Amino acid sequence: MKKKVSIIGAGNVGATTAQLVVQSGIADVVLFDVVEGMPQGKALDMAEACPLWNSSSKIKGTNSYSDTADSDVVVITAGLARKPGMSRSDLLHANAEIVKGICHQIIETSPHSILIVVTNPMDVMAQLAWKTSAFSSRRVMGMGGILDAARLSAFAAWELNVSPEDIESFVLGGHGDDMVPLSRFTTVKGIPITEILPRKKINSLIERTRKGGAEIVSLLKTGSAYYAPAASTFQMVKSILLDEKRMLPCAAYLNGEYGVKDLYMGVPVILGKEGVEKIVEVKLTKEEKAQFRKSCESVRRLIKNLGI
Ligand code: TXD
Repeated sequence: MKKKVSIIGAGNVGATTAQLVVQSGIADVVLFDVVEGMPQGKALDMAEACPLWNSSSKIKGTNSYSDTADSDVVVITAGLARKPGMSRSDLLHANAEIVKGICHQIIETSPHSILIVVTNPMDVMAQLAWKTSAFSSRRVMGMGGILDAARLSAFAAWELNVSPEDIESFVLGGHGDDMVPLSRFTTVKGIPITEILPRKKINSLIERTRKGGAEIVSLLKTGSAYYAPAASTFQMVKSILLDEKRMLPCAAYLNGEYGVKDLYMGVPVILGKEGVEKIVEVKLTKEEKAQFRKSCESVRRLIKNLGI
């Protein structure tokens, strides 16, 4: 029997993630949304593409949590997305209610699942999902750093005129404007970009990465990015289901690591069948530490505002 992935929220990110999982053939997918007919329609469309994708994965669209029962992985993408001029934190209270409600359902229907939280403001929503579910922190994580790193890799690749796959980027911290892209660990086939690009240029790539989400929101006008976010989420799903043990930047629960306690933050982790199997610590410079602390404070402020 294939593994089962439920995706809660069949909007742009949810449906595109579903597509990637189904196309890969690594799991069956249940696509859930509160809107009637929409997840069923998208799922049927994808199911009809399976012969063309050479995929034996099954996909079902639904408005009923009973269909999500006994999922191995649950991806939460439900909620409001940003509109032009909105920050990720503007979504705080509305999305918190949505995420809480979903977690109450999931603990009943899929008590052994691993939760990947995508909904913004993501670090806070991951902390909320962990608290609400009472799952082990290994089994609750958020997607943000992979996307931020992919954006930095894309921008660096265009600048250097090399293939994006040859760039490895490293981003720490919350998935917000205070994220901490680390240029000394961002490399082209192992060569740090600090060796081959002027500081000024690197700073502009970092700035564009920090504002990468807003750049797309301002172009789309009616929603936020979803192709790269879905590709990032898929990487996490795959590493867990196939027990790949990839080292990926994810929002994970810190309990002393990086000098931070009781907070979800973006850090490199090893993702495998148990979920977050290890948090990888790297030594930061004084300046990087200060930036990381600032990012932690931004997330803590939102957590306090929510009262969790
Ligand atoms: O890096 C990241 N973490 C992110 C996060 C990258 C991109 C998008 N990011 C956030 O994900 C974004 O700010 C939103 O909070 C979520 C979902 O973004 P998406 O672009 O997929 O939004 P859509 O297209 O509006 O889809 C949201 C769906 C929509 O179909 C709603 O009907 C549904 O969520 N929805 C619900 N589904 C289930 N249950 C409930 N309660 C519910 N409420 C709304």
